Amino acid sequence: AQTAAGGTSSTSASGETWWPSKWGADDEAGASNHITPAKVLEVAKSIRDGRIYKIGRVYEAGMPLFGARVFALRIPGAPTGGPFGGNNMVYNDEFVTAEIGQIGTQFDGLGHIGVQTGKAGDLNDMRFYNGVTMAEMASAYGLKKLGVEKLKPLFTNGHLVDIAGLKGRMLEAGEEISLADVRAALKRQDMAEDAIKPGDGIFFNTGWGQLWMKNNDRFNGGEPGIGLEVARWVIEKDLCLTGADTWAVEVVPNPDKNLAFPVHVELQTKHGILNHENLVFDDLIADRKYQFVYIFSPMALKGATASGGTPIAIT
Ligand code: UVW
Repeated sequence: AQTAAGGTSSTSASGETWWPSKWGADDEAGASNHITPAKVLEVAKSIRDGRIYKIGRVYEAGMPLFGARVFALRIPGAPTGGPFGGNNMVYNDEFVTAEIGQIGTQFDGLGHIGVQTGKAGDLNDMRFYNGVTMAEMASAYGLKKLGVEKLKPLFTNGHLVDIAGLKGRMLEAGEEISLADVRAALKRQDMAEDAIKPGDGIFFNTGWGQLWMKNNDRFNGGEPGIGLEVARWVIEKDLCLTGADTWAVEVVPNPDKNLAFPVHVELQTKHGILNHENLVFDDLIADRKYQFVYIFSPMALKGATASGGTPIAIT
């Protein structure tokens, strides 16, 4: 329904009220709105030694894929074109078939996760960030609202919490990272909780990434991660994004067997907080670099639900 102000009404049939967003009733950029010129200038001051770490995976055949997702890259022809000209120039192109944003290192946009807030199957009562309905978004040619291209490029402080380091082992599938774990890991890493500021990113190392391409069935069959307790702390701290070395960042299965991906819903759908999955922190941890500048510009793929790409950490 339309309000007098032109925004959508803030209740659904189920009585849920998470919209309008604090960034405005028409906002489609969510927590990426934290990245203002003032924030960029403040964050840039924390660069110390200028080292750049790639914290994304290589996209390659054989990597674990969630559900029935697909990835295939082919070089058509050998070479694709040529030889041309008196100098016999040749070239190669690639052809990629994939859920391109939702494979490998993947950054969830705000059109990815929603909730049926009323009658099952009613697209007018299936809500995403800022109360946008599936009916408003639906199109066979990309989402009409909340496409990943609407997000602002991210340049913010990243704080890495090494829970595997704290526990001295890889965490198990279904093992929830508690807020006490986060605080103990910060203490072990000599990091103050109040140094984590609004608009920053928080990243969790669970050790689960060790299974990547070594035991894909186990990697995909569940995972350790944060639950609603840590998600509420992320919201209270008003952060821009979460990330982890796992495919969903949140604990799967959730200890509450009645819930499906509740952290995705709480952070992305209800608060516009972004999420970066299947990251790699090994080099940062080897160098004991737990604080860095996180940089990622989501692909400008109109109407897409997510983005691949290579995030970097600068220390
Ligand atoms: C789902 O798509 C359910 O999860 P993810 O964002 O982890 O890919």
